[in-house]
Amino acid sequence: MQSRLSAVFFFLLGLSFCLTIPIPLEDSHEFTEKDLQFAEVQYKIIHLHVLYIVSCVVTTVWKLGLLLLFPFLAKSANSVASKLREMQAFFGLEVTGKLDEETYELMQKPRCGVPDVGEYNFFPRKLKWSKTNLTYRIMNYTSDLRRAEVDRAFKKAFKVWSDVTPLNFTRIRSGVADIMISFGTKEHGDFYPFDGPSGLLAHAFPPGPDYGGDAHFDDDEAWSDDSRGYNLFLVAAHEFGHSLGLEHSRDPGALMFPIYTYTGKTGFVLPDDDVQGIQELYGKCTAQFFWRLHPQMVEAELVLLKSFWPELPNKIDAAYENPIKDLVFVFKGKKVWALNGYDIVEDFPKKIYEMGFPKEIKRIDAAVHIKDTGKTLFFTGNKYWSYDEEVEVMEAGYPRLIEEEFAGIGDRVDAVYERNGYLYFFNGPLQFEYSIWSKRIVRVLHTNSIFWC
Ligand SMILES: [Ca+2]
Ligand SMILES: [Ca+2]
Ligand SMILES: [Zn+2]
Ligand SMILES: [Zn+2]
Repeated sequence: MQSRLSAVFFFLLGLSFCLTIPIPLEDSHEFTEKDLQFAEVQYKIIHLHVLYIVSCVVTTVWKLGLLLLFPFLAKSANSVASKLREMQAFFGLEVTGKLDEETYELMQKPRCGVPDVGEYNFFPRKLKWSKTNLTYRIMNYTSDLRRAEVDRAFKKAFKVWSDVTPLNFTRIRSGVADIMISFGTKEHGDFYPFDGPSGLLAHAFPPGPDYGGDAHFDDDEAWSDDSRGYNLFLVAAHEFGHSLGLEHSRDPGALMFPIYTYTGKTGFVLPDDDVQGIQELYGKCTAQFFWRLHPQMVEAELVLLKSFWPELPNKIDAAYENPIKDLVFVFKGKKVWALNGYDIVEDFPKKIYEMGFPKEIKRIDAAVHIKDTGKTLFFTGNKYWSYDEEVEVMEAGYPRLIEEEFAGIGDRVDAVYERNGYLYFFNGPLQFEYSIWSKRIVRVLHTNSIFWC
């Protein structure tokens, strides 16, 4: 701009030089010296006026240009500074808005390509999937690992999230999945190019149609299943957090912290910050509801249960979990439902007499599965049955009287659950801790003293 202005200036200077050449003096004898002087003065005045107007126009245009440009220049300078400030605040650095050494160092660290702040403002807050059964598809592979290792890393990464939420992930091998996973380098089809080795490692899109939920991994990185290069499982677990709607965390110990840190070979445990975050979006895992089943809780639990299984009855009589089959059985009246994750298993509900109960049994009071024996105990009235889960038949020699086998707990059971070799029976306001191994009551508690975990 400066050089263009000086060009204009020199052009005008040249023009003025040309214009000051004296007027041709042909027939000058007709003019007096005075006339000529007057004409020259007038001419100079006109010329100066022209010069002045031209220069005025030029400066106005120049000033106007600056005026128009200024907001953009100021804005871009401001936005760089404010981005730096946001970043410094996010990482807990001194907020200067300037690219100091510490900030520069941080920017060089290997990290996730999803912006830390502000970017999702285009979308409504708290993006999440409106369903709990999600599909994923692995579109291509990195040559750094064997295919089975890549498959395992992604499966394990999804499990991190499904372990603490009602979410289920199913892999599909063709068609469009909710979460499409691919490896790519540099520009890879979404206008968010990768950058060669290190720097950006991967990125993922928040829940939504098309690109929504998709996760991309920079194949210029050396991916590994240990501490070398970048651990694919760890990066994938982080990215899938974004696929599910999580943003970056400021907690350096969180999985959703934007900078890559290798957390060691021993079993990965999802940090609390991330557990809180994902459960805020999707709620807790069902298994946790069932551990807690007891008479006073049933109502509250059901509100939650119903939101996942609208087909379920409003009140249930009993429920138990079979971890081997990975099914939850829910009883209401003469019917039983089997739930697999968040789906009701086909052919259910069934009639309870199909399990071997006599037809006159109208309802089950309580049920508990005992892992060590593979048996499930059903309590109804003052009797109980034992069901062999492996062969799916009621055991011979039942029903028996509750009072006889579990002396001291009374002649009925409202609810029961098993934990660490103990059965916890609820009968009215009392809770009995019964040792399966020693076959006796070891403690009697009031039901309000139950510890939830
Ligand atoms: Ca998608
Ligand atoms: Ca990279
Ligand atoms: Zn990220
Ligand atoms: Zn991408």
